[in-house]
Amino acid sequence: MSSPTLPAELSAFLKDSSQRVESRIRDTLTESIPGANKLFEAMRYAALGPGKRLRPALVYACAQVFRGVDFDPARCDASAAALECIHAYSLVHDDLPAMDDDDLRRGRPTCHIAYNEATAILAGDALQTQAFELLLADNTEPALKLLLIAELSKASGSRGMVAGQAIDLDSVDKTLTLAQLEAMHRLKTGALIRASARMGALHGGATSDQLEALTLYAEAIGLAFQVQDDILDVTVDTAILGKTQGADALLNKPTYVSLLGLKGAKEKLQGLRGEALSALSTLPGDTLLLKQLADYIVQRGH
Ligand code: GRG
Repeated sequence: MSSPTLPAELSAFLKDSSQRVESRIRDTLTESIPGANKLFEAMRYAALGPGKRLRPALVYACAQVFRGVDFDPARCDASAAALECIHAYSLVHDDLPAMDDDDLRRGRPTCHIAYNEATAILAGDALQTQAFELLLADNTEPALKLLLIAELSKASGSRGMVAGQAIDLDSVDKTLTLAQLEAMHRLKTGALIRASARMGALHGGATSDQLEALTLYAEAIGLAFQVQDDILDVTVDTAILGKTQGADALLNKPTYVSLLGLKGAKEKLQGLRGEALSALSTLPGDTLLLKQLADYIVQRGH
């Protein structure tokens, strides 16, 4: 299944924000240390591989709502790069034999297959700390810098993404209620998506009400992202691979489709889209890109 054609504004915006964040990450990871060339190569492989750069796009798009199109996106580059480094680290570790044990990611060998397990563990570790170094080294005002570091550390650590991963690992062969499944996804993938929107809003100088509205928007699209992932696991595998079950189902993990059925999961997805759009309706400024991003998430293919 391929994604529908993107609106021209969103397509240009995604291209521009991807180029910005990739250039910042490349600059950060250009140098190496004698004897650590493989480590840096593995970090570049993981962080600059062919991903969608969705979290960086959210940072730029949320900042732009409040500052208008004349806002200088360079101010958000460090935050966007930091979020992408955390995301890349999480995928490298998620793919390891001790976790999901995947050989392929983004159509290429996973980091531990392309290099080796020890190098992949170190590359993930180093990408994680690189994220905070990026935020610290940037010339953002100190008060804003502290808020950004607080957002990212809380979202990525043991009260955010890592907790979600722990719950997910624990869910194999278990029956979760819908509320438990949702709580797990809000942490595992939702926390970083939420932090992306909030960090963008902070860069844009949002008021606390506006920050809250963007938080609700991000929480809805974060869950929608996961619901669509579960739907794609079933529909793509069935249509293209001739399988009837997706990755999580094959691992015997609960999914939105296993709990709600395909029709129920699709209804859930539309409900979340509605929640995201209604949160945006309270904001001033131009929210077209954020509406288009919500639709992109709801309609995307793998
Ligand atoms: C190992 C601490 C630790 C955490 C891992 C995010 C995560 C937590 C695991 C990802 C598991 C997974 C594949 C979930 C499905 C949805 C998802 C997050 C896909 C990957 O994100 P995309 O689609 O990736 O934004 P790209 O490749 O576009 O960057």
